[in-house]
Amino acid sequence: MSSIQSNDEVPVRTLPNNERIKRLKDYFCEEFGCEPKFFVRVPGRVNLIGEHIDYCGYPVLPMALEQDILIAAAILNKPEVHLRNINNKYDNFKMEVRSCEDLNIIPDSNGKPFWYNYVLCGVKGALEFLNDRIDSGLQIVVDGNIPPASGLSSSSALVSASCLAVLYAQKVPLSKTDIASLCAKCERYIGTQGGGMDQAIAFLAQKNCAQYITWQPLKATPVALPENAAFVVAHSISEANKAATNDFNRRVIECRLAAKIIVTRAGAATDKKIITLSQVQSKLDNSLEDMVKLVYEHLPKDLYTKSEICEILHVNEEELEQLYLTPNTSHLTEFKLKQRALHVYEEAQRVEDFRKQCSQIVSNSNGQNGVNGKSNAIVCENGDGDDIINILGNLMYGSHQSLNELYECSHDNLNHLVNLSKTMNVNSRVTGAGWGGCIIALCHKDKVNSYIDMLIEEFYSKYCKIDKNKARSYVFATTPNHGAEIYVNK
Ligand code: ADP
Ligand code: NG1
Ligand code: MG
Repeated sequence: MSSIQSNDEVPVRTLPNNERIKRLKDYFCEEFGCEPKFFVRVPGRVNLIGEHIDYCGYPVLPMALEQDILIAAAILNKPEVHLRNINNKYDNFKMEVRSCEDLNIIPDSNGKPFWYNYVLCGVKGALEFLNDRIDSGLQIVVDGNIPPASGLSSSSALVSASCLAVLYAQKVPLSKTDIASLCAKCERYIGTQGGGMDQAIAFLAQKNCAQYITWQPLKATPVALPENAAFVVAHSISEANKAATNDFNRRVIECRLAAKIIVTRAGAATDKKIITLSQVQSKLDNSLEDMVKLVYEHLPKDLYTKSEICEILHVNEEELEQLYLTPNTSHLTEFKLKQRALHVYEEAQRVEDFRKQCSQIVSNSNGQNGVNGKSNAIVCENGDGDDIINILGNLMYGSHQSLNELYECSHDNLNHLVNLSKTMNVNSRVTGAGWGGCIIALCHKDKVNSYIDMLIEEFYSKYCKIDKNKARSYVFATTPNHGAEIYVNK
């Protein structure tokens, strides 16, 4: 890193003096017989709205969590990574890392990634960026407290922290947007074709505001949130590792195929590069509402077979696989295109509506928090904050219904949590990729405690038969945290 830091770079701060750092330092010393040289902290995130649309080119609206991946690192004088994890369910690992090409990321015999594969994705990304010009390595201890495989982006925090550690050790200055894009790219080595939301918010997050993230070029615009609103994350007690199945990639390729067919049938297929639903919208110069109509017109069927799609796109099966499918989706024979495309265009509209509502939040100037250093205390031009909470909540509930019905990425437990929330007039939705994981609920600050108590009683205790004291660790209120940082002994 350069000695003069710009605001665009990941901040390098003095090592905080707290119990967690001390424990991690002690663990590092015990394992490696030396002190760590620096630490890297990358937060998890919760997405407020805009699910499964980042990889279609549409804006999303996440915020960073307090929970994070914290790693301690020391430089080795040979190109190797030596890994330890504070949590002993994750095995030790060691590997030579000479070149990006030789660094193969191989899952277990059931296709599930090993935990260290996420670290290797970050290392591989850094090697690629450095053109393999690396002659040192790293000793790393990982300490994470983001619930894994739960839609709160533990994977991206781990990939990003690892990539950042290698680049920092190599003294490479990189802007936050550049490293976020690099990490989005290198996490794909795990096998999932994600869009980049998780890595973007991990680096670009700011305290006290959510971010409206747009692509090409990557940009994050702060969004003020109602001050009388609280966001509550509740775990469904069901996990889903996205790289262990093809559920995630299936949705990605269904969106690609839908995009290609709409643009072809709309008579504008000359552009070979078009592969996302947002590119189709730009090409046709339509509103999102018009795109919804086009989906019904050009994708009327509930199910499309591989051969039908080949016929529409004038390609043979081999070309279809090569051009649009991924290794873990090439064998699929039936695809739901209408449902996926409808979700994407309607969800993109909900994001715009959500943001528009938040833009009515007028900052007052008592200087505590919020956008541009001002408070995000809500004073609405068109009424009080409760109106906005209701409108935002309804958008979130609409998002959940669409993810459940059109995108089919919810889970019975998630639906149960969402329905229980409704009994207290609290709106919520699955957050992250889904198939398990968490809901994010928007509730009035005054009823946060009674809402959490209700979930503990009705969901965790009665439905999941979990001890009430333990249940408290599965549900928490959260406020927007800041993004990744590096700590050194200054
Ligand atoms: P998420 O929604 O949390 O990003 P993913 O399925 O994408 O879920 O990734 C979860 C995987 O990330 C876990 O199965 C594990 O391999 C890895 N992981 C997450 N947190 C940790 C951690 N603290 N230590 C080691 N590996 C972790
Ligand atoms: P999670 O649930 O954290 O694995 C995934 C993707 C995001 C986004 C969401 C769905 C990765 C690394 N993350 O997040 O890009 O598509 O699902 O909105 O692939
Ligand atoms: Mg993930």
